[in-house]
Amino acid sequence: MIWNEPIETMPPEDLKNLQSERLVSLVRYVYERCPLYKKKFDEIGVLPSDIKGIEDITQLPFTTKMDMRDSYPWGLFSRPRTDLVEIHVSSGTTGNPTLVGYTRDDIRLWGEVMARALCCAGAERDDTIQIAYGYGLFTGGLGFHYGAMEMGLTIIPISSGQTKRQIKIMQDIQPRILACTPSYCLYMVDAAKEMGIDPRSSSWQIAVLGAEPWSEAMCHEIEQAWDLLATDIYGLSEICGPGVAQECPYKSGLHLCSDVFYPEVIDPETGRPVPEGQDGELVITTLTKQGVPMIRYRTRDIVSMTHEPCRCGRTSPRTSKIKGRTDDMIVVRGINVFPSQIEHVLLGIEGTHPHYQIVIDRKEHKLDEVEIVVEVDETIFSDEIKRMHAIEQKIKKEIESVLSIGVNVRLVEPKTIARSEGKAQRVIDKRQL
Ligand code: DLL
Repeated sequence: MIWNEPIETMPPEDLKNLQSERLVSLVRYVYERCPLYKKKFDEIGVLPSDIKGIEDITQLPFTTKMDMRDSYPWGLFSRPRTDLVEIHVSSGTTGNPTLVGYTRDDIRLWGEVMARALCCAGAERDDTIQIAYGYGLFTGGLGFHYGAMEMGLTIIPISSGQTKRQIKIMQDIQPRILACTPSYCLYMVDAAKEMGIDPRSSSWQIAVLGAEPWSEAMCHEIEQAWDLLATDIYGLSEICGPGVAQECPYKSGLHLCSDVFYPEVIDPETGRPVPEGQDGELVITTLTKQGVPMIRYRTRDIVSMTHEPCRCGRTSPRTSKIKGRTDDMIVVRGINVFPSQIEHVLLGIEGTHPHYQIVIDRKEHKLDEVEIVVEVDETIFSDEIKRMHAIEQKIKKEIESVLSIGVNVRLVEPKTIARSEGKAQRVIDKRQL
């Protein structure tokens, strides 16, 4: 089922006209209402009247996380506080957190895009959904909640955590849809087994997983373990939360709601667009948001994009899975390393699991050292040293050939690495940089 058929299957020419109309009024709106945008436009000499259609978007300045942090808390808002009905805050790792606010219409829009996403994943109106994303300042729980309400699903707002209770509720109420982070979804496999339950007998048939990077191999592992269809959902607080893009069952990319979130893919170094199909940084303009509209927001997420038609009938552009971030790229001895590259290798090796951590340290001889800590099956772990050593060497060799740097590999017992009920922590950087 397609939630908003006229929009989601709109011919490309009509879509372009709609985007153009929306951009023209957006630019006037922020210029008049948000002093920070006015300043940024004035600095590069762009007037709202210069923007006549969507192709003029490249004349506009980028907005960055820095802009948000520097103008914290209210600097990027285009509406007074009294017009807001909800705010969310993302903690971030450095400096000020980022604050976003929604008007009543913004919440409606969020519900609309999330309803599109849930349908796109395969939800039907009479379904029940277990929402195991955190409710609160994180946008996961409430975003799914608004979309499921809009669709008329039956909601189990259990939030994250209390893993045994998650499994019990699933067994008692038999929801068909599960929403949580991919790492938590995998974590729950062990919990089910510990409770003597065969995960493949679960009622969940569709999982809507996101909020953190996960590879296709990890997706396969989740699908096998629970015997369900695992789909990828993307979003970020600055744009609205979950609901920016969603994978359909054909799994050839994530459908982006480009009538409201206009995407560009740029070279992060030069800021220029990259040709379709090439990797670059995803930049999004929110065409209809009121509270905190974003002009050319640099997400720092690396994707490629395609406008090729999809078998599901939606005409929206699709992004690849998120391939990494321009900023969680780790630079080790001058080489760029993405955690996803390591995950990919690990998942290709039998007996290892996507529970891993990358520990980087710089000891006295001042060279960065990388240790990959990987959980392996119980059988392998309790096996003879020789076999463990062989697996360690195999992982080491494969990672080294992908990254072109030396790494150490340490195999650990199942459940050694701390689990998260939300986003998993993959990188531990002990260097004092
Ligand atoms: O994570 C919103 C969300 C909630 C998305 C639930 C999907 C499901 P933030 O906390 O602001 O918002 O984090 C946004 O998380 O820029 C990406 O780097 C990463 N991210 C989100 N979804 C995916 C995904 C929510 N499907 C940041 N794959 C984004 C990879 C993702 N990374």
